[in-house]
Amino acid sequence: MSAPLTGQAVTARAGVNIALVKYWGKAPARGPEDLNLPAVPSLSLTLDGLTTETTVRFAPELPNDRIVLDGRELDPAALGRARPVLDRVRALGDLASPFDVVSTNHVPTGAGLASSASGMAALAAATARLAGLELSPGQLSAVARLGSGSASRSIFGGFAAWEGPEARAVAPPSHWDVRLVVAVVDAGPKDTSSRDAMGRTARTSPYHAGWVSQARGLFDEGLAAVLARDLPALAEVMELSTLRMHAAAMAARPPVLYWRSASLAALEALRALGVQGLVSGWTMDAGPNVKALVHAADAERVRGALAEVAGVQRVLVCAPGPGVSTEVVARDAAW
Ligand code: 2P0
Repeated sequence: MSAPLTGQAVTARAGVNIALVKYWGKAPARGPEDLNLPAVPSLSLTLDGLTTETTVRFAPELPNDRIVLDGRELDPAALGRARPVLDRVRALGDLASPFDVVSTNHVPTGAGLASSASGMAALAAATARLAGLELSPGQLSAVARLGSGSASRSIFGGFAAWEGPEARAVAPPSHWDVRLVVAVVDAGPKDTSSRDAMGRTARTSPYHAGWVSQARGLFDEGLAAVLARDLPALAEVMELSTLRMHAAAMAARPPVLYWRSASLAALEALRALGVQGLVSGWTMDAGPNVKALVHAADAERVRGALAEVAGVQRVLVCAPGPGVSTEVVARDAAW
């Protein structure tokens, strides 16, 4: 551990990640350090160009932590989600000062991509460096997880796996020349948050136990497919993981149904390309958008096909991206 950077600020950048094998459900928590422990292992790809940039400084003059996100100060409820990250960094650094945080999401407006993973990863990295903590990537991942489970994976570039307190790197961005093509069906706020939906699924869905019991097998298959760069095998695993996750959620009470007719239409377009021999694996998260993993050489063709689907508002093409990074900046850099 080195000295806290009291006279400076730190800026961190972290990318959005998309799960190829899904996290959905939490393990029981016995204490504050158990927050957002996963019930199932997951596997992800961190994306290039879709990032959160977060700058933080100590603010002993403030009565409490302050986070300004995209120009607006977070209300107490939203701040409460980040508090476990901030409190953990303070505890590790034996510090008391509030943090003053300015954060910007560089995700195209209306992309419909969740930024809590990149946001909590950037917050953990920026505050930990400011506090003088010298954490390994795994330790940093465990701190980011306290804010949002999926944030544990955004510490790492390329492909990451998460199956316990912290995530780990599986393969760097250069491992595989693939693209994630995102068909945006609806960019608005979701009806039910991921956190609420996965909690309700665990409490009320008769299929939750089945979801948990099959997860390890799919994860192992997905990991092997990524390491072997086997897109047909990974595609099968991605689709099964998505359908099983959504099946469990749809069977909750009240049901959680994120699909729209345009989601199905996008899948039909991918299927038509598949008949022509184009390999793609698709996935969907806690929303109606469809994301297709394809070889880089096929990305433009897939983009074109998805853009023509009725109800698809826009299409993004994303390459594998780097893990979180930090730099020390002037104390007034973001203020
Ligand atoms: C994932 N999702 O693996 C899954 C698939 C959405 C669908 O992780 O409660 O914001 O903060 O741990 O990480 C989104 O949920 O939930 C998510 P919390 P999180 O990417």
